[in-house]
Amino acid sequence: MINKEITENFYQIADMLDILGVPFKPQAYRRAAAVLESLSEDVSKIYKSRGQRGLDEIPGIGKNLSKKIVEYIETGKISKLDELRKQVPGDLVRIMNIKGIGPKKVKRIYNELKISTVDEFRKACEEHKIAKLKGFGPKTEDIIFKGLSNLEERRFLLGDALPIAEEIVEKLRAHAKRIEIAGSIRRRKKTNGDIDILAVAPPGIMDEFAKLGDVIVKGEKKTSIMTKLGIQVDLRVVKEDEFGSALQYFTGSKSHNIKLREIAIRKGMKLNEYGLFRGRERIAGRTEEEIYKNLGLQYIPPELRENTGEIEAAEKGKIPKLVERIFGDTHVHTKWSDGKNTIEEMAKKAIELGYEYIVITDHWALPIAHGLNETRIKKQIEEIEKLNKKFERDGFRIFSGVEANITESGVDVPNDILKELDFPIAAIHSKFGTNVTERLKAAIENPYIMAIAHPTGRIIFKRDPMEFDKEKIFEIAARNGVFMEINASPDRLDLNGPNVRLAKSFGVKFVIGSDAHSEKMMDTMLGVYTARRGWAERKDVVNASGLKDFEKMIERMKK
Ligand code: DGT
Ligand code: CA
Ligand code: CA
Repeated sequence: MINKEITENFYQIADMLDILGVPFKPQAYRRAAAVLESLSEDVSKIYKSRGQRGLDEIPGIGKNLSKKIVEYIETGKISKLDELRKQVPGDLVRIMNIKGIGPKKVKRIYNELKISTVDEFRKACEEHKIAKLKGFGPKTEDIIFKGLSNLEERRFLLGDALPIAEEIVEKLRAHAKRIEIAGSIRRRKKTNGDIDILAVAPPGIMDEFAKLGDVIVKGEKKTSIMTKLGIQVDLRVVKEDEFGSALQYFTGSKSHNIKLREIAIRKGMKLNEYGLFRGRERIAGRTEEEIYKNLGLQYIPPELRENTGEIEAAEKGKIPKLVERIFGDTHVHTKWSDGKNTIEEMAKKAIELGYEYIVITDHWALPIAHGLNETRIKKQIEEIEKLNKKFERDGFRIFSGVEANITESGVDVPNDILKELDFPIAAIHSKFGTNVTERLKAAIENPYIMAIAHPTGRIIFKRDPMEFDKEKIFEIAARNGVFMEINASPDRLDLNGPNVRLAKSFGVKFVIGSDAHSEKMMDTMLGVYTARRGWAERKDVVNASGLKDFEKMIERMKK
């Protein structure tokens, strides 16, 4: 986790240097941050075993930056960042990260209007002072104003919050009789406002917990801390016979809880965080299972608790048996395009994760991603064949594929190449607002494309989903037997839960792909949770079955 902290610090330094107008250095920090992000080994471990030299040897990390890493490992901070904080006032870094703004604009507003906090920026928008600045106009002002309201509530990607929450729970486990993550993280929502943890434990647990961050409030029943990454963590300690009802309550969602409480009242009971009661008598509280049971409901998995029909389904005993794992990863990048690892390294990682296969889907043509061409993909296929001989005895297989671009004139990989590949997929990577429905339709109707990757193109916090006729596309995909991807990259999660559910209603089948550009990115498989949030069962997800089934499916599709 220290890699992540240093990464965050480096990005902040880069942003501040940008605002100060320092050339080149910001890129060096960002490059180093990206390297650290994809590193599978903890830098403090590397430092411990091989000293600063070990860090210098990491590609992309120069002497100057390895020094900063050492400083962070030894002192928990980087003095350069503290220095910069004195030079770059207020909330400028947060404001510059509003999409469509950037360092140059922020710097000009700061210089010309002498303002630096979110409040001052908001006031300047309301008084239309920003629109009046030369080269700004009402449109930029509007972007800033809307961006500011989103800043109010800082949220974190599940991909960041979940590992932190799990690490904290692991550190506290020895001090607790029961301990569990609650809140939106337990529901596996794409973003989270904070980390909620619930425990049955002796009072000493609060002291242990307080060591893990800066204390905001400390009490016997509830303590809150702020972690280094700026995410708040609440730990609540409850009585053992209230643990189930508290877990149910603090898992939410709020609207799920409200509906549940209404059911309790209708049945002459009362439900709150302390238990389920009939008059004075406590009927349930120790476990969540007994709460749902005594309300006359089937158990509802946390991912479904959004009050979107799950309670009605539970009343009728119609909660689906949700998909639990995948047996292969259908979207993996390697050094052949913009990935960090070789095919063999990615395959070994997959074996470590218990998978039976992976599909190599490097980019085609995209110059920024060092995309493949006809000569190189033929060589890649040869390498895959060689490796497969090696992996055969492990019962593991590498499938060939490609991530084609869906341009305005269709899929950009020639059919006679697609034909040679086991599992080619296609995605839109540009012109997100142009003829999207028609382009997706053309890709689905291409006889060789097996799946559409990240179908809506959204990037959480950064890019809105594309607008297209979803019903039509899902219907065509189901009819053509083309799969919709549930892209598991933490900033994509695309299709998302509601879209999976909609697509499923048209009979669409899914593949879950990590879109990993390094072995490390294969670790947290959020795609399975997203599938669950879309009510998907094992039969809906093609790679939720083993290698044999995947091979049979490809054979069938090839006919
Ligand atoms: P977040 O943190 O914004 O990602 O979302 P949650 O769902 O984790 O919300 P949070 O942390 O404010 O509260 C955790 C859970 O506690 C929430 O999902 C449901 C429950 N809860 C909190 N406040 C209320 C409330 O006023 N009424 C009800 N029924 N439940 C609440
Ligand atoms: Ca929460
Ligand atoms: Ca909370």
